[in-house]
Amino acid sequence: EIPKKQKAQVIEKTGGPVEYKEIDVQQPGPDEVLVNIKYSGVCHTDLHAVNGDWPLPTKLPLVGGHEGAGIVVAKGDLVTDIEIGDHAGVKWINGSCLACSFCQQSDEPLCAKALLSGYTVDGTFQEYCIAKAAHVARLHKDIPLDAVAPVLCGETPQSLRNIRTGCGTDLCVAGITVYKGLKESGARPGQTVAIVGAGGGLGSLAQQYAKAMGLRTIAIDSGEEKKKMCLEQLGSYAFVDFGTSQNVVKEVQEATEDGLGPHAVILVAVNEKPFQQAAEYVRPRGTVVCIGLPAGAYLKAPVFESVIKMVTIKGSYVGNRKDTAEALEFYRQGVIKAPFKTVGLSELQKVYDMMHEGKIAGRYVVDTSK
Ligand code: 8ID
Ligand code: ZN
Ligand code: ZN
Repeated sequence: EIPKKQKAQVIEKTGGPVEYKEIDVQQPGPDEVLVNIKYSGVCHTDLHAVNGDWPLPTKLPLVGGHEGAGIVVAKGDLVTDIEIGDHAGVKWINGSCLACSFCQQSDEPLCAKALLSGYTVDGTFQEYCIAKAAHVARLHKDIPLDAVAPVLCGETPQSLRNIRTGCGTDLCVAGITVYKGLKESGARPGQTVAIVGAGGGLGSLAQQYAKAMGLRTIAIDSGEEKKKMCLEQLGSYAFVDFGTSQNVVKEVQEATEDGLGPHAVILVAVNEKPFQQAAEYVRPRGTVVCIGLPAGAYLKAPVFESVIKMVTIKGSYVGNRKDTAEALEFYRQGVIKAPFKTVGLSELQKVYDMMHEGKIAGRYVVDTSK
C-alpha cells in the first residue's frame, strides 16, 4: 500500500523557489526506516538551505525539512527496535556513524559523517521520508493531544488524533535544540535567562522549556503580536523590543531584579547584532549560548568586560538522541505549549516568504497531505 509516487517540495537550484511536484518514493536501506510524514515544522534552517547562505553546501536537488512527525511504514532488515506502525520523528541529525570518538560519547551532532535531514539528505517536506533507524525520535502514542493542538476540534476521529499527536511533536523536534541550549547554559532553577529571538519558532519553545526547567525568562524580539505572545502565552515576565528600544543592553539589565543582567542568554535570532550585545548585558559569571545561525555573522565581545566579568560564550548545536528523548518527555508531560499554525505542504513557499519578512509569531507546520 506504499505508493510509488508522492508529493514533495523540491529545491532544484540554490536560491529557490521551492517546487511542489511529484517524485518517487524511496526504499529504506538495511539500517533505515521509511516514515510516512504527516506534519513537519518549518524552521529558519530550511530557509537557509533554500538560500544556500551557510558555508556548507546542500544536496541538489533537495527535499528540505527536518522537523517531521509521522508513522513508520517500512523498515530495513537490520532494524529491530522500531516497528511498522510506530510513531516516529525525523530530526536534523538523520544519521551518524555511531563509531567515531564523538558518536562514542554521545556527541553525535559533531560526527563528521552525520547526515543532515533536508540539507545533505532529503528531508521531511515529502510524504515519505527515509531516516537511519538509530536516530529517528521514538514518539509516544499518548502525548496529550489537547495540550499541543488547540487548533483541532472535537470532531477529529480518534485515529486521526493519534496522527495529529505527531503534529505537536514535530515542534518538539525543534524543542530539542533549545532544551539542549538551556542545559548548556548551566542556568539553575530560579535564575533568569534572556531569550533573544523569542517570538520565533525556537524562541517560543525556549521560553516554554525554560519555564518547565524552573527558569525565569526575559523575551527579546519585536512587535506587538510577539510581545503579547511572549508575555501572555509563553510565560516571560519581561519583553524588550529590539525595534523600538533606545538601549537594548540597558533595558535587559534593568529587567533583572538587581540590575546585573541575566544569568544566561539563549541567542536564537537570525541577525548579527544581538550576538554582539549579549556579552555586554549578561551577568558576571554568566553564559552566552549561541544557537541562531545568521549568514556570514561574527561573534564580537569586548575583551576587557568579558575577562573581568568571567563571561562564557559558547555554541550549541541541536542535541543527541538522549536530549531528544528528554525533550520529548517534557512534551509528553504536557508542560510545553507553543503556538503554531498549520497549512498544506503545497503552501511552503508562502511560509518562507513570511519567515523572510520576520512576520511569523511562533511556528508554521505543514500538512503533507495537502
Ligand atoms: O542547532 C542549532 N544551533 C540550530 C537548530 C535549529 C535552528 C540553529 N537553528 C537556527 C536557524 O537556522 C536560525 O538561524 O536558529 C535560528 C532561528 O531559527 P527559527 O527559530 O526557526 O527562526 P525564526 O522563527 O525566523 O525566528 C527568528 C526570530 O529572531 C528575531 C525575529 O524577529 C524572529 O522572531 N530577531 C531578529 I531576525 N533579529 C533580532 C534581534 N536583533 C531578533 N530578536 C531579537 N533581537
Ligand atoms: Zn529546525
Ligand atoms: Zn560519528
